[in-house]
Order: sequence, then structure tokens, then C-alpha cells
Amino acid sequence: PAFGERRAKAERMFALMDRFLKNDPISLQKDILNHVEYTVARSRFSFDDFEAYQGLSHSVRDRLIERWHDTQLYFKRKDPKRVYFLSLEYLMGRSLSNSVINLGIRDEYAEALSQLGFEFEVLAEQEGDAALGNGGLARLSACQMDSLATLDYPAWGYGLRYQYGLFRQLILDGFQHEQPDYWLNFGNPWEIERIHVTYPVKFYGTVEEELLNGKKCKVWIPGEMVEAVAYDNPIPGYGTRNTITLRLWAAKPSDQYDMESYNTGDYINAVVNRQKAETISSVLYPDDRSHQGKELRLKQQYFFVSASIQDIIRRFKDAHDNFDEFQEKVALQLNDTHPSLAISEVMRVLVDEENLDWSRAWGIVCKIFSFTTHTVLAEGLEKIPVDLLGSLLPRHLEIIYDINFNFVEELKKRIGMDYNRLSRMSIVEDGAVKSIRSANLSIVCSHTVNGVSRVHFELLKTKLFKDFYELWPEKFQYKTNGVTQRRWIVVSNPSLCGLISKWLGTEAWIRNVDLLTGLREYAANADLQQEWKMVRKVNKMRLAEYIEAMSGLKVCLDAMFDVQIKRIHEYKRQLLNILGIIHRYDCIKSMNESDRRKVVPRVCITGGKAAPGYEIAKKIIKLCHAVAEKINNDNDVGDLLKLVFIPDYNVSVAELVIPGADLSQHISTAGHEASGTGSMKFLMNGSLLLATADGSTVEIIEEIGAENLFLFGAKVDEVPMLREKGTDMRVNLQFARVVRMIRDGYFGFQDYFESLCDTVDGGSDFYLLGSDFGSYLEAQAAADKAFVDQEKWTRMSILSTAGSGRFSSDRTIQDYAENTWGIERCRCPF
Ligand code: B1H
Repeated sequence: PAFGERRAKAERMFALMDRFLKNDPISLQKDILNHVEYTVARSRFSFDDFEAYQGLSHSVRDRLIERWHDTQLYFKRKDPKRVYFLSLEYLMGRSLSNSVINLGIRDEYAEALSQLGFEFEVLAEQEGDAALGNGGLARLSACQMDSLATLDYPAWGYGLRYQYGLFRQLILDGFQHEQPDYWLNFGNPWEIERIHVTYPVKFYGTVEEELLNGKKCKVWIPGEMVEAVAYDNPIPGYGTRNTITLRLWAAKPSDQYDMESYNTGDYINAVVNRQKAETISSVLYPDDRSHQGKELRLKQQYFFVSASIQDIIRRFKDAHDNFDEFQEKVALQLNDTHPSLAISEVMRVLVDEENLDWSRAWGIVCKIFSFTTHTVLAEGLEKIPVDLLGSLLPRHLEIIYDINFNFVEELKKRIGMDYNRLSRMSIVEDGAVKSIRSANLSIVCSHTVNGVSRVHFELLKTKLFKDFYELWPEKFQYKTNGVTQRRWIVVSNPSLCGLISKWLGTEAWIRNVDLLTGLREYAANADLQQEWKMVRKVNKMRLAEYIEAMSGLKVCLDAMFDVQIKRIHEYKRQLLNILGIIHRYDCIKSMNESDRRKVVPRVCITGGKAAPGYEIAKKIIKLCHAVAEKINNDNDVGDLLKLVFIPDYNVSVAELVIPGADLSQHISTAGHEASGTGSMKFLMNGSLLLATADGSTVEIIEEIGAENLFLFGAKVDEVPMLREKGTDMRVNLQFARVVRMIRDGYFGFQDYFESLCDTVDGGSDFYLLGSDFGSYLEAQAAADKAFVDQEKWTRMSILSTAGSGRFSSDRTIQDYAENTWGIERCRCPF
């Protein structure tokens, strides 16, 4: 009878719903206006663009939710092996355009809006970026989520719902200032708050031993408890109904825990203290390298890991009554070492809470974890001070010690008493500050360790993880990074998207990117070339308008748009670019009229954020502005050379800048960029690359041919020798001259730039700017020469896009699914 009642109720509800939402213009208009009136609470007769955007995005959200529910129900019914992607950072950017494109209703919305007197693009511009990450690693997570959904993999992303995303960059007088990014100010239609999906997360306290059924067990008596609340972000796939979940955790005070403090009479202070729990998920650390030994950072890591593991185990237990099949149903992916506490957490839950034997729990752990490292240098590896870990997570420290004890015992049997090697490989580092080496923990406990490009893999094997590679060669693999062509062509470059589909005669490349190679046969076709140039012109125009609106600077569309845009780091060598620009300026200044007529005009565009505490990076930003000030106001130079710094570089700015680039620079010192993914976005959009043979560029060369890009600089294996040698400023006259110009105060701020100059001249020059300068200038000259021959340039540009298919995250994800996670597609029927 209960069943009958439930069924009758379900049928009644279903009859009341209009089945699925309809996507004809009238239905869309009604939905948008309803949301304006009832969700946004503005009158339908009077609302502005932002309110229209809100109504619009809520109507899209409804459509996402339908598919998301169906997908989740389908996964639940099928109970496939799932991959859980653990990452502390996701750079999602905007969601509106991407969602309607992936849902396949972009044109319907555009039509519906235009009948209401709105333009889709204009409303889409109202959306702010979700910037819950720093740079490449975070945007990679976002691209991979898009591919996981599109390829129908049963996947979940887990992360932190920071209240403050990556700081906004404000430039005042050429100096970077950081402003907080309180991004949830105006609500976020792309998330669904799940107030009932909460888990307690414990910190501090002590570990005690208890007897349970005659068996000794460890009990962790926490000293603090906070609540993790789930916020689900539906991620729609393209050309599929599948819509997966990115679940981000927010910290809230726990009701269970601090009842005591209310009985002490100090009610106000009790409430204020309680509120402090929320600081755990309040702010993203803005340094895209190490911030070691920070308690809040460790708290963030454990907070998100603990909530995610509880959620994963709860989901597993809903469908299984023991852990026999755990490893057949669960794959856990560690995005770098940041979530590596998940390992000790799974051990803790299985042993202490689920009462499995240590050896059985260990057997499971070793089969479920895989680890991807994005790091190149040993100095970049994460370490957790033992004192800090012991106070924050006492039981975890014990577990990690136990794992290490077993590992070292095993290792002694394999390699004998080689103390140096044993101490290098130990998870516990006995230094001035005793610490846990997160990477060693991750390697020991994972079945697979992946690098992010082939060059990176070689470095892992021969340097960073050499000891481990020799012990377990079978564990090591690489999956060259990729980016999603949905966002980086379809969303960001609609004209190119249309052109590609027209010439390939199909839109199938949006799901099957290998088809892009079909463009190769038309690379020299005059008609395609004509249309290709038109599309590029339109995108350059869009970028030029943005530059003018932002800086007042008018740039010439016939000039070569030369772009370097990424986080500011010494190893990425933005300084090399600026020195090259100074050299170009210096040359133009010394030319006569007739020589000047032969110069290929350039618009040099740079941008990127410096970590707030990274002094040298901040000086590079200031130098860029100081040089721009000089060049842009020099009438001798005019349109021959312009320099622009685009402030507050983020995902949506990238979507505008990348399609407008003729040339883009990826010029890190060889051996320092694990992969690099910006280059792939430029490549897809037909920008030519000026690059060093570093990271994924080596593979790009193989794909498009060395003749189709401008390569320069030392190779990975030449770097140590060149470093040894140092730059001889007496030989390297051009380099010495441009550095001297800065030192002599040619661009002002003489004292301020001194320490910056010190990094490249004199004895040091660690990143080899001096020794690569000559070949850099040659590559720049080759680019100028190629640009004069527009037919050749356009052919190279078409071949760049045509060869970009291998750098789709679809390829990366399929490789992970098959060779690392062992998961299969699970496609929700329409
Ligand atoms: C990359 C990071 C990173 N590598 C620490 N490492 C962070 C390290 O907040 N933190 O603590 C944040 C980020 N990010 C980048 O990953 C590499 O430098 C790129 O070469 C690579 O393309 C990208 C994606 O694999």
C-alpha cells in the first residue's frame, strides 16, 4: 500500500509538470521573463541588461538541472566505476555561453532574445568569471571536466567553494595592486546549494586507544569540528544529455559540536567564534607555487578532502554492503599533491571507522589512487611540517608514519641499506624542520603517476622522481595536457568555428577533434585563405576595440598582434620579451626614413598576474608599463611599435585576446614549464607560436612541423652547461645594451629596476635570458619576414589549427579513462 501511494503521488506530480522544458522562442521568452519577475524580482516591464542576464541564466539553469537529474539517476541505476577528480583549484570562467552551446540551444536563445530586444552576446558580457584557481593547473581541471562530461564518463569533480577567488589585478601608475574578488556578491545561478548534503570535518584534538570487541583501536577525539556544505555545479557535455557534477564544499559552523560554549553565558562571543569556521573556505591562496607551512592552507586541503571522501564512501555504501568491490567502483585522481591527505583519510576511515584490517585497507588504497604531478623542480614539491600536521590532524600523522614504516621496510629488502637513497625516498624528511613529503606519499600510495607532457615525463624519470622510477618503472606514465575546443574555439571564436565547419562540411569536429586535420588539404586554397584572413581580421578588431576602451590606445589592425599572456614568473621570461621590445625600439630609433618603411609594424600585447608577494614578478609588470609609456608616446615610432599591458588577465579576457593574436610567445627556459596549455589555445585559434622547445611545445612541433612555428633557444639538456658557463656580457653586446638602458634610467625608476636587472646580468642569469637573447631576436626576425608574405603566414595559421587536435583535453581524458582510471562511458539516453 505504501508503494501504491508513493506511485500515485509520483504520477500526480509528473502530470503537473510539463515534461521537459521546451526550447522554442516563445517558451524561452516566457521562462526568461518569469525568472526576471519571480526569481530576480524585477518588473518584467523594467529591467536592465544585468537583470536580463540573471533571468536568462536562471532559465538556462533550469534546463541544466533537468539533464543533470537524469544523468545522476542514470549513473545511480547503472552503478559504473566512477572517477573522482580531486582538485583544490578550478578556473571555470563564465558559464552562460558554454552552457547553451553544450546544451545545443545557443541559436534558439539568440533568436528568443532578439525578439525581446536583447542581444545574446551583450547579456553574456554581464557575467563575471568564476576564478577559483590560479593558472594553468586550475584551467586544466576546468577543461577536463568539460571533456569528462562530453565523453560520457561517470565522473565527479570535487573542490573548494572559495568566497574570494583569485584577486583582481588593478594597475595604478604601472604597479600591480590586488583587490579581493568577492565573486558571489550578485548570486551565482550556476550552483545549486545542497543544504542537506553536509558532513562534519574534524580538526586538532588527540588520539586515544580503545578496546572494541577485544580489539585495540584508535579513536580520534577532535578538538574542533566544522560542517562542509555541498554546492553542486552541473557540467553539461556537448552533444550528449550527460551533465556531471562539480561539487564544491563551503565551510559552515557545526551545530553538533559547540553546544557547550553556549552554556557558559557568553552568548555573543560564542556566536562570533562559531562564525570563524567559515574562514576555512574563504580565500584562494594566490601563489601558484608553494606556500608551505601555512596552517590555513593545510586546513583547506583536509577540509575538502575529508568531505569528499565521506561523500564518496556514503555513495558507495548506498549501493554495497561491504568493501569487496570498492576498487572496482572507485577511482580517485589526485590533481597534484594538494589533495594528497585523501590517502591517509581513506586509510583512517577504512581502518578506524569501518573496522577493516590495516592490510586490507592498504590493499584497497593502492588500487584506487592515481596521481598527476605538474611540477618540474624539486624545490616546488609540497612539504608539510610534522609539527603542524601532528597538531591539526594527529591521527593522520600516525597513519602516514605507519605507511612510511612499511614502505621503508619493503624498500630495504629491495635496495638494501643504501642510506642516502632510503632517506631521499622516505615520506618523512628529517631536516631542520621535520616534514612530510607529499609527493613521496602520493607516489608510494598511487598505482599510477602521470606527468603532463613527454618532456616532463623524461624529467620525472631522470631527475625529480628518479629513485622511484627505478623502483617502480611501471607506475610512471604521461598524458600530455589538452584544452577543450568547445570553450577555446566554439565559445570564444564563433566566426572561426563556423568557417571550420563550413570547410570540413560537418560540425562533428566539436566532439571528434581529430577531424581538424581535414583542414590541411585546404591550407593553400585561395578561397579558404581569404575567408580565414577575414575571420582573423574580425577578431583583431574586437581585440583592438577592447584595448582602446581599456587604455585609450589606438592600434593599427595591419600590425602583427604579438601576445604573451600568462601568470608572471621569472621562468616564463616575460622579461625576455620586454628586453626584445626595447631592442626593437632601439633599432627603430636608429633607422633612417627609408629603413623604417621596411619595418613590420607590431602591437605587443602582454598581461598576467604576479603573486602578491613575488617582488621580481611585480617589477616585471612595472617595467612593462614604463617601457610602454616611453614607446607609445614616441612620435618617431608611431604605428611601428606599440606595447599594451592588459590588466586583470583571466579566462574571459583570454577568450577575447587569444583569437585576436597573430603570434603568441611561449618562451620559458627549457626544462621549466611542465607542459603549458596557453600555447594549445593559441594554436587552435590559428595563432603562430614563437617558442622554446619546452613542455608540450616539443609535441606541438611534431604535430605541425618545425617549419610552421618560430623556435629558438637552448634545449633542455643544454641548460645546465649554459648555466655553468654564464652569459658573457662582453660578447653579448645587444643584450648588454638593452639591460644598460634600463639601468641608466632610460625608462625611469632607475633604483626600483636595479634588482630586476641584477637577475639577468652580472654573474647570475639563472633563466638564461642572455644566452637565449640572440636566437630569440632571430626567431622574431623570422616571424617578421613570414608576416610580410601573407599567403605563407595564412597557410601556417591554417596548419596550426589543423594540427591542434592532438591537444584537445578529449584526447587526454580518454587516455586517462582507459589507461589510468579504468572507467567506461556511461551515456544517459535522451
Ligand atoms: C602548474 C602548479 C601549481 N604546475 C602549486 N604547478 C599551486 C602549483 O596553489 N598552489 O600551491 C598551484 C599551481 N601549476 C602548471 O600546471 C604548470 O606550471 C604548467 O606547465 C602546466 O601546463 C599546468 C597544467 O598541467
